[in-house]
Amino acid sequence: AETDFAEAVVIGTGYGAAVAALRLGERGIRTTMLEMGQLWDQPGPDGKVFCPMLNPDRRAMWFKDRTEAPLETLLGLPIVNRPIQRYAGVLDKVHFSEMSVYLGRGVGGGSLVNGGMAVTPKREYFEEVLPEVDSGEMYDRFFPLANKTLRVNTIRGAFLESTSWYQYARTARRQAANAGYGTQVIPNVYDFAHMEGEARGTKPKSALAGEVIYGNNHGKMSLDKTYLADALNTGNVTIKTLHHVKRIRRQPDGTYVLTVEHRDPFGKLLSTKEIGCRHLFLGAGSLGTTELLLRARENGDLPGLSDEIGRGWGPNGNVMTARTMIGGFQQSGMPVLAIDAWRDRSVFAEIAPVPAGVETLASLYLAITKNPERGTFHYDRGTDGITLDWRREQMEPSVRAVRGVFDEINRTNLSTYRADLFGIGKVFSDDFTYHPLGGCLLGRATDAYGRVRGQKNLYVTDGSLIPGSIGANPFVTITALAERNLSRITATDLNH
Ligand code: FAE
Repeated sequence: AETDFAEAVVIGTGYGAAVAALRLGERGIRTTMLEMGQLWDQPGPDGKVFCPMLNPDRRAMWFKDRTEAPLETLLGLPIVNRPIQRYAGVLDKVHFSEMSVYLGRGVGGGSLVNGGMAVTPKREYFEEVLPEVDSGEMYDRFFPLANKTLRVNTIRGAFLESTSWYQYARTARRQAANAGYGTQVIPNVYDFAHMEGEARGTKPKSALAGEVIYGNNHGKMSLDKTYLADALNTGNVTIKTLHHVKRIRRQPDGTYVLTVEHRDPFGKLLSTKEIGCRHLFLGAGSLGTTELLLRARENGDLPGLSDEIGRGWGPNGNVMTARTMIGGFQQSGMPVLAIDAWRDRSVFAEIAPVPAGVETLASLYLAITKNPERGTFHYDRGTDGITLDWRREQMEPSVRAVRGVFDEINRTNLSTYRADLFGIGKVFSDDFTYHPLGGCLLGRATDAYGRVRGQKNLYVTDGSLIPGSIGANPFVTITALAERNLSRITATDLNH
């Protein structure tokens, strides 16, 4: 069969990938994006693109027999999850031996399923984590550019302070203040003008219908509506969906050839293709990019790859916990407040909803903590996949820090931990993350701009560049760092 050839290929369609495609397309470079998931723009039999949160179907998850929502039980009963048909749904949960990772699958990657919280990290922590990056340039130019292009906006104060939909957040804020902790308003890519329309009854409900982890049918400015729409508008970018890249080889002439499986949404193999390119951008996320490079290194497809690939992974210190509180039966799916205990306790805890449509007497938190522990990915020849060397105990510094903050909040408010949400008797979730970071670290596995060491015209552009921790929700950082790297790469490597 003929090999298709593109000047540039971008693997994945998440944040880093979307930045690469837009900036390449703007430069007039013909670019093909390869995405293993689906394009989410067609309504299903119920007239909606995404399935409902409380009544999920096959659209919810990536080839699972049962949904795997982060809250396993409610009031101790396993009623949250249910059997579904195996299908190319939007949310994946990848299981390693002692850590699981939630991921988005589809055009837009994590932007399809995430909480939309758009946080620029604290500058001093950014400088600590990525000392080789010029922070002046990041905070003056690339963070503002990322926020603008992502269409980040902030809830109107009067709406936050009055609507029943954020009673849970206001109560949690007051109870945190009772224990001496301050909170911050968190910007989001969900369109708050749309949300106010939902509350008034003039716009179709999405955030106010509890939608988030299985996709938002309205309101959310996911990447398909921002960066990827802009990229397609250049006329130079095409996206191929349900195209899963399996192998990357370098040819003697220095170009790359990808082996790609094209499947239908039920997993049936339609064809195996070879796609060639001169410039290859890896935007398959921390797990996807690291897996592709480890496989290539161990099979000799890309001679000269460094030993650094696979190292420096971390879960951004993610720990969830919940405590007793009257939150109200109406809870917006989009979080807008976070407890900021970073300076004293290295904990930044977003106040998350429990959008169950009933009073659950639970206040839920996703804490981001500073955890120095790191894991390593290895290639496993038997499964042709990767394993993650990460032990449960490595979460202990994070759990200890979160316990410090929430013991105090419970003590001052006479509340207690909820032990019925993460499996019976479990008060802290220490075994899954939403924020996988690292595996191909900037300045180690790559140079200071994401060029893979030992290769020419091969770039990493996603969350695998960031060394395991960023102290805030990561997508704004991933986007801004990709903008910085692409600005250099398009000016120097592609200037012909
Ligand atoms: P990502 O967005 O994961 O995109 C990678 C893409 O590559 C995906 O579309 C994959 O399907 C595709 N792919 C992977 N392997 C292959 C392959 N071999 N061939 C073809 N395609 C492939 O990467 N972050 C925040 O900042 N704020 C939040 O509120 C927030 N909430 C979250 C909630 C949930 C439930 C989840 C899962 C994540 C959340 N995150 C949040 C994390 C955020 O979505 C994540 O850091 C970024 O999506 C990572 O961006 P990347 O570009 O690294």
